[in-house]
This record gives sequence, structure tokens and C-alpha cells, in this order.
Amino acid sequence: MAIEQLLILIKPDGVKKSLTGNILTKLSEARMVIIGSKTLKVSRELAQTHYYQLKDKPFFGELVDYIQGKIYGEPYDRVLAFVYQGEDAIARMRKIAGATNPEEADPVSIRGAYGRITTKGVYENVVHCSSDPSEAEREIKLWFNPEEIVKQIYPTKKVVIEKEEKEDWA
Ligand code: DAT
Ligand code: MG
Repeated sequence: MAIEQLLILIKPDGVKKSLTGNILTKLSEARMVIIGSKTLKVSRELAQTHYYQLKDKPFFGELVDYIQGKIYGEPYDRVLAFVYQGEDAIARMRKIAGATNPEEADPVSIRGAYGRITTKGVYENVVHCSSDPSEAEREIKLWFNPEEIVKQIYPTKKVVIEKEEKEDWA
């Protein structure tokens, strides 16, 4: 079995329902290691790029609003992002996460236990979990910079950035 890495997101409904601890506890049963983590507000562009494969679906607009936490607002309009690594990590973490549709998910899985379908038909399924190694690579590179991950998992290159304005502590 191969060592894999994947992206896990605790979505805004998981943040709003104060489920971070419960979700991380359930995921820890797989004995994977966290090699990157952060909290962030999701831009429209990031949301659309993350879910680009679903752009023609009728629920795409609502899906983008959902991952941005639009319906929750301050202080819940954010996600917690993690890169996990371990043996056969993708299949094992997806099993703990449960099926996409929270009504069909194993009731002991994260989505089965904590997810719901809203009256508008949005699957509020609490977590995102990469589906295969190539999607995992695309998603990890989309959500994280190399220096935010404690291990080199994909090839990197040195780039010189001139006159880039960035925030620093005052
Ligand atoms: P997964 O998140 O299990 O990888 P996916 O990639 O097919 O599933 O879809 C991404 C998200 O889109 C999913 O977590 C919830 C939403 N979604 C998928 N199918 C849906 C549907 N039929 N109705 C509403 N939301 C849906
Ligand atoms: Mg998917």
C-alpha cells in the first residue's frame, strides 16, 4: 500500500456546529499525521476552482456560497484546512468521512453523524475529503503553499518575487 496525502476541510457548517474537535478525533482513529493546517476565509475564486468539476451542476452556485460560509457569516464564514499523510490515506479517510449525501452516509461516519440536507437541497456534509491521488495533489497545491507544509511532498522550485507587498507584524 502506498503512502498518500490528501486535503481535508472542515467546512463552515462544521465550524458553526463547533464540531472541529469531534471531527479531528474521528479522523485520528486512522493514525495519519497532519503535515499542514490553517484557518482561512475562502475567496470566490478559490471556491470555484476547488469545485470546478461541478461547474455545470444546478447546485454549483449554492455549493460555492456554502463553502464560503455565506449563509453563516461572521464568525463562521471560514474553513479549517488540513493535509494528512499516511498509508492508503485517501480510501481510509473517505471511509471515516462517509458518503457524499449525508442521508446515505454510514451513521457512524462524520457526514452520517453530523451532516444534513438543507431545505434548498444543499448537502451540508461537514467535511471535504480528496477523492483520489491526482485530485489530492491538485487540491493540496491549490490550498497550500510549499512552505506551509512541513514535508516536501511534491517537487518545488525557487522563484524570486520582487516588490511583492505582503502583510507583516507592525
Ligand atoms: P465528495 O465531496 O464526496 O467528493 P463530490 O466531489 O461529488 O463529492 O461533490 C462535491 C460536493 O458537492 C459535495 O461534498 C456536496 C456537493 N454535492 C455533490 N452532489 C450534490 C447533489 N446532488 N446535490 C447537492 N449537493 C451536492
Ligand atoms: Mg470530490
